[in-house]
Amino acid sequence: MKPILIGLIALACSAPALAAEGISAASEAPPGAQAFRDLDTNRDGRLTFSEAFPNPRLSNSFNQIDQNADGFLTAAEIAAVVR
Ligand SMILES: [Ca+2]
Ligand SMILES: [Ca+2]
Repeated sequence: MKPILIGLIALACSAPALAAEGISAASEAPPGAQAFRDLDTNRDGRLTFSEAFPNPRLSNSFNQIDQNADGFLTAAEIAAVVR
């Protein structure tokens, strides 16, 4: 009986924290930010063509999105196209 009660209390305490985290992440993240993080496999904050390849929308227009033609897509370059 006691372990169950402790478990319920832990759940009740952690649930609001998780909800708050979800809300702040959703409101702060620009559109496509989650997809960007998923594609940025080496976490350097930019996408190479091979990283962007799984997303046809990015890979098909990689050169157009890559506005400074450095061979990488930044979140800002992608956001400019998404908007
Ligand atoms: Ca990368
Ligand atoms: Ca670029």
